[in-house]
Amino acid sequence: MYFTKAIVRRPAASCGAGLTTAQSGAPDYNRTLTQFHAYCDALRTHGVELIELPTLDAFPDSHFVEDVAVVTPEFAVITRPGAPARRGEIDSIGAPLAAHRTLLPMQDGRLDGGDVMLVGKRFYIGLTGRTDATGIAAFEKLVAPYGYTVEAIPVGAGLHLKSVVNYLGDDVLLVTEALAEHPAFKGFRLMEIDATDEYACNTLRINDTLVTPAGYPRVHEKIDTLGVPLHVIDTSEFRKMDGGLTCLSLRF
Ligand code: CIR
Repeated sequence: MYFTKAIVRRPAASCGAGLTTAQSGAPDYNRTLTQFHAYCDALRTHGVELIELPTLDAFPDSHFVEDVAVVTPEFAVITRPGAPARRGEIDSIGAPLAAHRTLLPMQDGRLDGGDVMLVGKRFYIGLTGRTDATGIAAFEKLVAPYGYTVEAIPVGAGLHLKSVVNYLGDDVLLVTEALAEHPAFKGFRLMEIDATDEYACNTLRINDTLVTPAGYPRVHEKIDTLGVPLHVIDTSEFRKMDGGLTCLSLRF
């Protein structure tokens, strides 16, 4: 899909109070903002016009906008985030999206956008600590009338499905060992990465470029063989809060 727009939200000063399993210390706020601006610049450079939403101090994870909605060419599903502390973030995503898409609010279950990978008209949705079977069924009911299909993928380790598999375009999936054998991914060209490089699995295809986290030379070397230019950016402060590249924007 060619993206022309993306919604981002400026990180709040409270961002260090968000949810995390990383145990790598608190993020530095100034560095968080610097990295956020570099991310925004990367998206703009590759042809995306940004809609920047203001900070939400009461929601320290709210700059991870990917989790609160799933946008397709026809509609935007407003999710029911799996972490209770993040549920209230949905109240401020409907209005900016309503200007661009028909809104389909989920009514049941739990689902994070980070668990949703779209390839063509097929959604692969991670069954994780954040997304349950009820949420996937509720999501499927909303998207089926538009001709989309849904496949649930149980994810053993990792926060979200897109922590361990991402679609890079041209039938290529970047995937960790744990999911490489999954039958759902049989028809793809798989690019497998080591468990130690798992964080870099969250590489983001933006139009004709792959935006990928700094510090993973083995992954860079591998994806460089695709012949798609790489744009490497530092995400150290987001990583401290279990965040990566896809989670920082809603692209459409
Ligand atoms: C959380 O635990 O919800 C946030 N600290 C990180 C969310 C990252 N979201 C994503 O990768 N889609």
